[in-house]
Amino acid sequence: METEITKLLGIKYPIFQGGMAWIAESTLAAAVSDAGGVGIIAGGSAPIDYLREQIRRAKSLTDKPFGVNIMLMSPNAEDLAQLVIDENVPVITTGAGNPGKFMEAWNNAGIKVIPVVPSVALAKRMERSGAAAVIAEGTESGGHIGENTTMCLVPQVVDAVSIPVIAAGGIADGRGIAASFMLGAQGVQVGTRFLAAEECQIHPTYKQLVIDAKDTDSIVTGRTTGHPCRNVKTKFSKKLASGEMNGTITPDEFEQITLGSLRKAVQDGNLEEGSFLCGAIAGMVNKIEPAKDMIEEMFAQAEKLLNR
Ligand code: TUI
Repeated sequence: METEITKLLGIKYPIFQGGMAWIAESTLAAAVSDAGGVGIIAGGSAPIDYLREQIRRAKSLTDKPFGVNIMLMSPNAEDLAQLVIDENVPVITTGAGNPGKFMEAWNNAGIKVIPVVPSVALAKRMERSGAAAVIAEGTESGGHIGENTTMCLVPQVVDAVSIPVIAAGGIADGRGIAASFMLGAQGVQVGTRFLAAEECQIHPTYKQLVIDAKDTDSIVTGRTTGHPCRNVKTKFSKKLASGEMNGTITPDEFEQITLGSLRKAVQDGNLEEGSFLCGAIAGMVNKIEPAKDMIEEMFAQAEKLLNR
């Protein structure tokens, strides 16, 4: 499965694991990298010492390349941006903003920078700033999302830039991978399926919610705040979404209620106050298994389809 992405990074399979805040840590990232993809450790809003420890732990678990995701809305983004340079991290993905101000320093450090983009305009800017590739992420994704769908966004980004494009949003099996290649992508990013990886350290309640989810079980909250987020439908997320719609929860109140809600979901499995982020493809994720088995199965299926 050689593509521009496998050649760029010296990896076996052109698959990135999503940089899921509070979720994507060294055990999962090392498992994905070891299996031949690119595991990602999420910087999220973590303190610098935590991320340093995670990076060093991943290095001790795998000799394959792995990356770090810098979430640009994090108050720590500046510190984490320097840390990845100091720790010689080979690949950076970014999310939830424009990483323009960090690009020069990262490129000077020889890091392959691969920003998540929700639009053609940002993809073009990232190419001009020296991005090695871009991840075109559709609104099917879990967590913080843009407006356009994977099916519509990926080919438009492919047409607009000369760097390789990685498709993200709604991909959880070989059909999604094959379809992404048909749209012109050179690789894929998968988040939701890896929530069910054996190596994924989320609370068992979170894993079970994803396994049990059906096609209609994701919901977008936070539209009134300007930071829409896709979650598993729970009593809590439904209450938030309806409160926003009918005006009983103001944007300020929404921010207050959801403060710390990612941690409450991931670490505590707290159904009353946790935000269980997931993509719209969660309905197709039905089994807990090692990340390696997921990756090998997905690419065996994709190759079969593409050879048809
Ligand atoms: O970043 C993500 N997904 C995330 S981040 C996150 S933590 C968070 N929690 C609550 C509110 C906000 C963040 C949970 N999930 N995916 C990548 C992604 N990036 N999706 C959309 C974007 C994006 C949006 C706007 C990237 C760039 C952008 O640029 C705007 C600009 O400044 O041009």
